[in-house]
Amino acid sequence: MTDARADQYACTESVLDITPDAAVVSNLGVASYVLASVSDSERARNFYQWGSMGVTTAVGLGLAISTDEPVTVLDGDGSLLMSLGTLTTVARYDPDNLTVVVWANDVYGTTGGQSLQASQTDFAGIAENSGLDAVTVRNTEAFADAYRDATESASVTVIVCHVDPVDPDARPPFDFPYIARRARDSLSTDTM
Ligand SMILES: Cc1ncc(C[n+]2csc(CCOP(=O)(O)OP(=O)(O)O)c2C)c(N)n1
Ligand SMILES: [Mg+2]
Repeated sequence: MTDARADQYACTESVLDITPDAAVVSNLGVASYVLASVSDSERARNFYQWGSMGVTTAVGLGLAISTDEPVTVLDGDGSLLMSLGTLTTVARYDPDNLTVVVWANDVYGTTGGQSLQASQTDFAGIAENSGLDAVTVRNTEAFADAYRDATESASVTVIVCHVDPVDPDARPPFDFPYIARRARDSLSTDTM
């Protein structure tokens, strides 16, 4: 198997380029730090998670059900591993406005790069066997293509993107209610 890996910064930029209006729910730690690095700091639809490990995809599902607008989850492999059952719930609801990206860096990057002990785990296979469409990508161009396809699909697609670990300096705002309120107020919630 090839060990090529995509660039998480460039892939996150692709997300914002391809879906500039999407609500982006980013996993605690590195996924949020990278999103903050490549975003306008005033981007209200960046719903950064702070501290709450293992819930990002579930939060994204809830958001997608409550709005007609596009919702993209940027999850981490260690965090998704804590809550794999969420994928079956995503498949049960299958909202047409939700896309799930998993940054597969094989480590708990945010807490210092401890090994995930899960490099053999086939996250795309798990997603498919949970009833979802899934694709694995290993470079930035393939990610952009897969992401464009996923956002045009009527079903939820899980994109497992193999990336090198990164250690950004940027941090999102640390005011949790502000982040949540700002994201919520930026979305239409007529479906609620
Ligand atoms: C329940 C819980 N356990 C542990 C932590 C500490 N913690 C914060 S981020 C993190 C690692 C997350 O790993 P992953 O999802 O792979 O994302 P990465 O940091 O690699 O981008 C850990 C262990 C936490 N915040 N909550
Ligand atoms: Mg990780």
